Formats: sequence, C-alpha cells, structure tokens
Amino acid sequence: MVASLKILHYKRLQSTNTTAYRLAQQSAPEWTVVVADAQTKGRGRRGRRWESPKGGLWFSILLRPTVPSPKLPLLQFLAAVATRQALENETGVSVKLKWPNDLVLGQEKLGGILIESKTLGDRVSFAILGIGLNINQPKADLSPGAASLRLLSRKKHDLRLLLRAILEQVRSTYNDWDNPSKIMEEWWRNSIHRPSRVQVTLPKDTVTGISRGIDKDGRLVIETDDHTIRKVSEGSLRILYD
Ligand code: BT5
Repeated sequence: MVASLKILHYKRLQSTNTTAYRLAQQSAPEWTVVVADAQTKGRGRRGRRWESPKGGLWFSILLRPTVPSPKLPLLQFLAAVATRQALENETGVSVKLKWPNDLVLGQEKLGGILIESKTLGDRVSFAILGIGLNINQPKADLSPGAASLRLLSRKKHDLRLLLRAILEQVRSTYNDWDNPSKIMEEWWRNSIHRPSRVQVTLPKDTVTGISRGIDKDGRLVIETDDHTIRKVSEGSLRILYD
C-alpha cells in the first residue's frame, strides 16, 4: 500500500530539502512533502545558489525507496519525466528536458531537480527529492537564462493545483522503478539535445561531441570527435550551435 500524501506548507524556509532531510532523520513517513512560498537559502547541485522568490514552486518529497543504492540515480529521471508530463497536462505548455537535471522552456531554465539521500551500505535509508519550478515570477524576478511558465503562457497559474498534479504524476510514475528503460526512453524523447553537438563540463574534464542518448543509469552517452564513446555521470551541459 502506498502511504498517503502529507503536505506541510511554510511561508518561508531556508531550503525545503533541509527541512525534509531533518524530518526524514526524525522518522517522518515517506510521501511527506515540504513546500515553501519562498526559500532564503535554496540550493542547486554542488552548493550552487537557487533563486527561490515568491511565485515559484519550491518543494521536497521524502521518499524511502526500497531499491539498492546504485539504482538511486534513476529517481532524478523518473521525477523529471513525471514533472514534465504534469506541467504539460495542466498548462498545455511544451516543457522539455536537459541533461542532467533541468526542465526547460525553449533554451531557458524553467526548473531543476536536486536529490539528496542517506544510504546505509547498499540500502537507501531515504531520499529527498527537491523540485524547483519558476511559475508565476515576472521577468524582473528571474535570473539570466531562466524562464517562468507565466512568461510563456501570459497568465498566472494556481500553485496548489500544479503541485497536486505533479505529486500525483510522481506517485504513478514511481511504479516504474523496475522499468528504467521506459523512463529513460521517455526522458530522451523529450530532451532538447537528441542528438546535438554538446559540451559537457565535468568536475575535472571537458567532453565535446554528439549526445547520443542516456544509458539505464542516467549517464549521458557522447560520441566524441574521434568517434569514441564517453559516458558521463555528472556535469553541466551546453548545446553548441555551430
Ligand atoms: C538545480 O541545480 O537545478 C537544482 C535546483 C533544485 C531547487 C529545489 S527548490 C526545492 C528544493 N530545495 C532546495 O534548496 N533545492 C531544491 P543546478 O543544476 O546546480 O543549477 C543551479 C544553477 O541554476 C545556478 O547556478 C544558476 O545558474 C541557475 N539558477 C539559480 N536559480 C534559478 C532559478 N530559479 N531558475 C533557473 N535557474 C536558476
């Protein structure tokens, strides 16, 4: 049986991921959802700052997946596919994906996903699925390279309804843990670099080539200029239009 959703709504938090992480350590049940109207210390990967003013949707879902920890990277793709679908169903706006963790409108960043987890050996104790989406912010409140749904649709959206729709979609997609190829195919079908010439900046290296797909572990497959295949599991991707 799937636990019921419990939504905890706050006006302002440092980061919904931090609050959800604390609740997880205090044995809160899975599908506890922490939402904040604004975050004062929203974060992205590797400690990057995540701008989270009022008007966006900032939330974290506490999950306790019963999968071996090496399978955890799938969660990001599962969440992206579900969120994309829910947004498109609710608003009719075409939302796309960019490796590894972006939701995009055109070429601009609509949102991102940040997963933080605690593992015990091969077991996942819990995972915090953080999702940030620019929804109703006007242009003046968006950082360069960012877009909000409102800018494209020219209307304000009901944040509660969108949140509900995303949560329902994440819950139904959650059954696909055992079917990674289904998730990855859907992810790739909706990606903006399928295939494209890309440059991926890795922690210690840069890889340039054609993005050919993602494997079942979520690694991006790149065919480099000397026709070797590189698989990368973390980095920042830029599409090269040359
Ligand atoms: C992400 O990181 O894209 C993950 C963002 C996850 C945010 C959610 S909100 C709820 C939960 N609580 C948190 O504290 N976090 C999660 P990354 O791929 O590292 O992208 C970060 C980069 O995106 C920054 O360095 C900026 O360049 C850019 N950026 C910052 N704020 C943005 C915004 N609101 N919209 C679009 N781009 C933004």
